[in-house]
Amino acid sequence: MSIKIELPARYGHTDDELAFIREMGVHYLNLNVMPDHANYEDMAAEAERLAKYDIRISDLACPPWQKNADIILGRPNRDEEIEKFNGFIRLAGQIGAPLVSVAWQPNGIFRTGRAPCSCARGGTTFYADMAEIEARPISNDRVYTEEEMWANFSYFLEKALPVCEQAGVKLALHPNDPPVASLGGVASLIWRTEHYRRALALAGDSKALGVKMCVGCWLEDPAFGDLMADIEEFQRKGQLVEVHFRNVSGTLPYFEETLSEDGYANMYQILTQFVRCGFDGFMSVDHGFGGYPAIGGQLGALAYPTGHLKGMLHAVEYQLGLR
Ligand SMILES: [Mn+2]
Repeated sequence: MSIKIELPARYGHTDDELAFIREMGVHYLNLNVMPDHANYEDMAAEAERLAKYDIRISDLACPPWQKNADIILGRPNRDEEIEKFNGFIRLAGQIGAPLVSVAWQPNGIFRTGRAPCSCARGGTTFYADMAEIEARPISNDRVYTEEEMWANFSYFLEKALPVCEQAGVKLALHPNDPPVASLGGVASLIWRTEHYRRALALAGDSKALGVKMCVGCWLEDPAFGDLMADIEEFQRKGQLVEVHFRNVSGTLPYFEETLSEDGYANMYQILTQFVRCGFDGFMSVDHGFGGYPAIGGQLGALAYPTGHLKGMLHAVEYQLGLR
């Protein structure tokens, strides 16, 4: 079994766009859907439409629940929100999506911005300058501690994991990005490998919590963990469910998101490790460049890096005698 290449996508791609994805030989979508379409009727119809293009939903994500501030910060209405999240997990199960994304960052990914950057040859890409990010005011009503974040995560797992088990769905947990102790006054949950181990231990015997390994986060700060050893460990333990394959120009306190071939890391070596360790889950490039409306917008911008990833994967497999 080979690694399954997936594409970041959204609900409601046109037939031309789906045909374009099929032509790329990509069969899995990490599909973002907003709550107004997160119901069985719409999603079953969407899954049926995708199937005509030989495409399946590998990871279903709903932004308001994936990074839900009420649940993460433990606000008074969190039980209602967790019930909605659980409804979304059941929906994923009903339409055959094996993963639901979650990231314990109530204010999203922190970047200084998305702008034409030199490492992208003028392409519009995300970049982070920690001096600027750390100078911002706090993002919420107050500062939230590490203890609170773990308590709230544990509370969420207790309610969500049994639903996952029943639905046959796994939670794919993405790290906090950038991987620093705190962002916007909220302590981060996952910014070192040991935090993943702690989170997985909280899940106990349940296999319904998995690692969505964002290679970009490991590269943004090498202190995150030993990437090669972590790939081996999480894969050996059956905990690695999904990968964001992304390179960056350098390490904190400043980086730009780059194409695979342009960043500081040797992405061929990293991909080789995934293949060597037997990873056969889902992998996508992470964020694309900004793209151009007349050339397919975001989907157009993802086509080249996805093709590059497929090409590199084939090369690794030939090299290892697997193809
Ligand atoms: Mn990522």
